[in-house]
Amino acid sequence: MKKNNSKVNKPVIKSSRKPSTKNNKVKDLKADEANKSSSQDSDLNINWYPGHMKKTKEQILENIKLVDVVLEIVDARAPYSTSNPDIDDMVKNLPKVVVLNKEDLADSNKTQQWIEYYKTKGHESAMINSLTGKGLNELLASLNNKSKDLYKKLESKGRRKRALRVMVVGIPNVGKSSIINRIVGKKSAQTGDRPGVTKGKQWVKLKGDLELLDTPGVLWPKIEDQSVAMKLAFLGSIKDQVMEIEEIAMELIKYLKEIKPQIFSERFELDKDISDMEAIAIADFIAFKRGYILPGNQVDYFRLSSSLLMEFRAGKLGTITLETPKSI
Ligand SMILES: Nc1nc2c(ncn2[C@@H]2O[C@H](COP(=O)(O)OP(=O)(O)OP(=O)(O)O)[C@@H](O)[C@H]2O)c(=O)[nH]1
Ligand SMILES: [Mg+2]
Repeated sequence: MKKNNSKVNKPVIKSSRKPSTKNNKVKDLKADEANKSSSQDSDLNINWYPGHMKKTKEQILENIKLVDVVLEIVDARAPYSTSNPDIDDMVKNLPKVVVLNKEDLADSNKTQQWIEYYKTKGHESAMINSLTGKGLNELLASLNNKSKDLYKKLESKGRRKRALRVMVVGIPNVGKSSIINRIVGKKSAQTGDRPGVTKGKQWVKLKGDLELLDTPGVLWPKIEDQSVAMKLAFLGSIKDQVMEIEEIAMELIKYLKEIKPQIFSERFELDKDISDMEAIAIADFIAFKRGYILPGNQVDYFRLSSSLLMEFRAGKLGTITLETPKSI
């Protein structure tokens, strides 16, 4: 289950140019190269694995000694691709609970398959919707049990009772801060619909049994599997500025065509048989239908791509899960 290969996204200037129909949608570019600006992209701030992620990783490593439990938050729509393989190396022997967040945006049958999968692997997992709190009680019950274990341990050593310390980790934009706010019951941590909202670590103390540590999202330095990188791009865990969003949107159309073809008639009112249509042709149809047209009768691919990705991320295209335990 290690993520390997070595391709990531090549940044370009945002435009309304026609996306290429070639297969190499995610261009060859090493992560460390992506941190530099080439002369061609000199006015862009390219932020694949920026310094603050390296710093966060160091902070997580420092704090791991202080915590009792790690909650790894993943996106229920792609639990494998949104799990950072570095985290297991960092966590070592600490108990870890995988939290499949945004369950409201995922296909519930597939979420169940993931929960079963973690069970068979002997990992603890929970699914939650941190906007409504669905699933939260189960998660809290599990943390409570861990608190009790901690008390027993401390008591047996003749030490004073203290709160269970929980570190919340995960890649950008999966909902770490939202979960903390939900547990705390008020807005203690800042949230936002883009990656990189939480900037530094932040302890949130609850009365009684729990102390939570929010951390900024960390990706891993090289996203090696192209399909993993693409899913992260679909879900908004990679800043849009470092991608060719037109290419990402074309890939999303291909995905949707495969896993939910009815969406094109239901949402985009395409009254054609799309089975033999190329993604770009479908994109053109949607753009014309919606009036995303520039002077000169040119399709506004940038507008189309932004809308499509935004709608997908917000769940406007329905509940869609991008991977199952069998497909990884
Ligand atoms: N639909 C839905 N949206 C959610 C859920 N949890 C979080 N969100 C949204 O996802 C976005 C990201 O949430 P954050 O809590 O800021 O994510 P984060 O992991 O702390 O992000 P960084 O600090 O940037 O790494 C926000 O727009 C949230 O409102 C959920 O369960 N369902
Ligand atoms: Mg955050």
